[in-house]
Amino acid sequence: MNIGNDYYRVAVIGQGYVGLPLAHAAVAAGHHVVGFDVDADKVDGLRAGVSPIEDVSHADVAAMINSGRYQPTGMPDTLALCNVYVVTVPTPLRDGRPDLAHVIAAARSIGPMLSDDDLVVLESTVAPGTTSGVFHAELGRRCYPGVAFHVAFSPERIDPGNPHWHFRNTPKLVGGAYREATDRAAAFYATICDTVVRCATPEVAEMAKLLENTYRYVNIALINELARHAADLRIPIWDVVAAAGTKPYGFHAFWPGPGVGGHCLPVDPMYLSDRVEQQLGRPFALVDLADRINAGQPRYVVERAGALLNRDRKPFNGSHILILGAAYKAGTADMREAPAADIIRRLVDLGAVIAVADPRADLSVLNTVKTVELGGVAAAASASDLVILVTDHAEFDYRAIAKTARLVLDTRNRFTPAPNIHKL
Ligand code: SAJ
Repeated sequence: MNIGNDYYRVAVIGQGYVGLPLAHAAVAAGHHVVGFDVDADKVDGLRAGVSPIEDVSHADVAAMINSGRYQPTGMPDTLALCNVYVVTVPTPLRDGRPDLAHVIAAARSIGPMLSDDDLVVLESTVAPGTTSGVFHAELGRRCYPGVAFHVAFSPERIDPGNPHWHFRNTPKLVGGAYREATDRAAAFYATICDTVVRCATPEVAEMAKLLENTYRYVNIALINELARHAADLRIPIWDVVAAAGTKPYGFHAFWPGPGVGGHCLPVDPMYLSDRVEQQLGRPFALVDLADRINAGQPRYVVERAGALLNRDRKPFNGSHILILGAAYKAGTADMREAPAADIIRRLVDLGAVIAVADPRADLSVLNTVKTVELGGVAAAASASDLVILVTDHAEFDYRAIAKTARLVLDTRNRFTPAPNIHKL
């Protein structure tokens, strides 16, 4: 049901790091937006002009509310009378398998609200075939008989904290099960994105998204394994990557690290390998191998830490180790799948006395270890047998830490080389 040619009533299901930037862009484009979320606190906060994410400010949310065209809600009935529905809910792994519970729940809420010609777009990262399969089927089960709606897939490409690429200027893929569905999705996104790229089917768009992150995951695994060999060959891997990175074509630099965290990279490739395994009965060998390598990186970091302590004739048991950074990457507070937790657990199991410093992350979840405020890091470093840099936040004073620390294991190549500084 359209309200005029250029403006839509858009329901965005999920107001997190993907849904809220989309809602913000849609309100700015003149659309009326219903921002649905099951988290009542988040909805209350949005109504009060409080943003739950860094990329959309409180002022942005207040302006959305004041425009009279943004309606945060937790009530499914409020979704009625919309004509575009965009689903931006989490698709985590549960026991290593894709968990579509939130996606199915969204379809159940949307289905009864659908009228002829409405458009439903799934943005959550899913295995190829999910949009046309279980998602479309659930919508069909829940809508009134005979309603003719359109379904498409458009992968989210939000990179939280990226200063250059944001929702509007990042090219947007859209893929519908048939031409009109693709046309309608392309027409809607053209009102809120600078570039819309049409894919022939939802499966092409679903797999393109998975390829984007599987490409990163596999290449990070390559450099993590090469880093282990380079260390034993006494070749500084960081110089190797920097040198290779001067090639202006055909090479993209990836860097070794303590492991691969976040809500995208450790998860998305598993959607691909799971679909291949389930549907074709064979493994996606490269993804499985990359997962073993990347998941083994925290153990490798602990091995390297042990070798350094051993040179000091110190066992893990009773040694004081300061961990710098618990978030999954610099500049974020997000600790999902972060390697720090695995590293800390292994060190605690070996009897080390752990302290953790992270100016951004909520360390209360690491309730078994001591936490150090930013101002106390240099002092804590001087009292430690070993400092391990896991997440290279800009807030750390690397010069001061290098001066006071006896031994540093630098997994991010952030410290200036010195006798007490050791790199992965
Ligand atoms: N990492 C490495 N070595 C690298 C790059 C990353 O060890 O060379 C580690 C990071 O420390 C982190 C993990 O991998 O623990 C993931 O890092 P990431 O830079 O891929 O950051 P993400 O997870 O925020 O990935 C997102 C993705 N965006 C979307 O899926 C929409 C990804 O596609 C982007 O390429 C990436 O941001 C980005 O470019 O920042």
